[in-house]
Amino acid sequence: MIATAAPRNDWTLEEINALFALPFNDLLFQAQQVHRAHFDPNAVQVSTLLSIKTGACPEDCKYCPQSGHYTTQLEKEKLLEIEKVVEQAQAAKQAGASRFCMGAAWRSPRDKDLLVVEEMVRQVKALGLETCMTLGMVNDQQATRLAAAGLDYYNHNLDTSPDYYGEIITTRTYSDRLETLATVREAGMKVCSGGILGMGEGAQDRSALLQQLAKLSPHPESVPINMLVKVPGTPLENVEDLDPLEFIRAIAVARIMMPQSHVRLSAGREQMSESTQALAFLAGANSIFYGDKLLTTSNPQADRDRALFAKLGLHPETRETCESEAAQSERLAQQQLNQRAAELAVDASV
Ligand code: SAM
Ligand code: DTB
Ligand code: SF4
Repeated sequence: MIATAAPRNDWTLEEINALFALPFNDLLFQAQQVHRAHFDPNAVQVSTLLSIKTGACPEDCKYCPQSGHYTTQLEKEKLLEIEKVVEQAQAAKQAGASRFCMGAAWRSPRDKDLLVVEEMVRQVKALGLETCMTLGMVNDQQATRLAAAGLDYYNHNLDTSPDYYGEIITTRTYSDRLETLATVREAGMKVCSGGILGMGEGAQDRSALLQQLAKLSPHPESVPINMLVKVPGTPLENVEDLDPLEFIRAIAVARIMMPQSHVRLSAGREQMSESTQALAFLAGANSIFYGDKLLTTSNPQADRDRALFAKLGLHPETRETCESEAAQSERLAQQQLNQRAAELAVDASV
């Protein structure tokens, strides 16, 4: 396989299953080759999350502590005031985040909420941060308004395979999700979409989730791969753990299938060993959530992440170090020239 081949949207399940079935070392080697052909292998994009509206959600996602259908220890909170959000964004910037992601426990935003979140986007962006929001389903008009306010990314996850989806959520359909993703893309925002592993799905479901994500054209710029955080009170609280090595395989396959996307080692890091996280970076993950809280559950403390980065020789990706498309094509052209020169040298020596 050529590490620099153009991104594909037509991966078959057979091809994806064959990647999953590779010997672990071969899979990680291939993923690392693809990763190095497209990214600085030691740069990790750093985002910070904030829940801007917490709990009492009408949807019944079985993994989610914020669903109003389940009784969890969660403290519900109304839409935060703009100043509070900006304060948190400032702190995130100071701590080294380049993107600020705001999440709301809504099925979809109401128009009066939209006025407030538009202003949040403007003010957070004015701090020099990239902005991301995840507000549930959005229609054309709402997406256009968010894009006009300057929202860079919209996060909306497919969560799992089309087949397993009905076991996890009944209050909205897979096609609703695909429609929101198309609407976001159409409005000109960058797409962040991924899923959750460890929800009791089978290996085929993990392949089919990645197939659906890679069918999106262009691929989502950001692909969060979450390990389920099992929250007491949710229907999935006692589901069997997924083998961490299967999780790493999924990251490696995502990296190979969506070579130009940032693959985020997303929820679940608090419960993960440093070695598993290191393997995830080796498999091609190059984005994390940074800060001691995700939306409602905990994430590693910032100083632990700083220590992990130091141990692994990783550094936060800045907008300046995030390769521009022009720089990327220049580097790839140079790589091809080097490869050709090496081939000629071998020919000449025989
Ligand atoms: N309500 C909006 C929606 O669902 O589109 C946005 C917020 S929702 C909490 C964002 C994403 O968080 C979900 O799509 C899901 O992938 C992830 N998530 C929620 N609970 C999780 C959990 N317990 N473990 C891992 N990921 C989770
Ligand atoms: C994503 O894929 N994971 C983030 C973000 N997108 C919004 C959310 C993770 C939530 C984990 C459970 C919680 O903290 O409530
Ligand atoms: Fe609501 Fe989003 Fe949680 Fe589903 S994942 S229950 S839509 S907050």
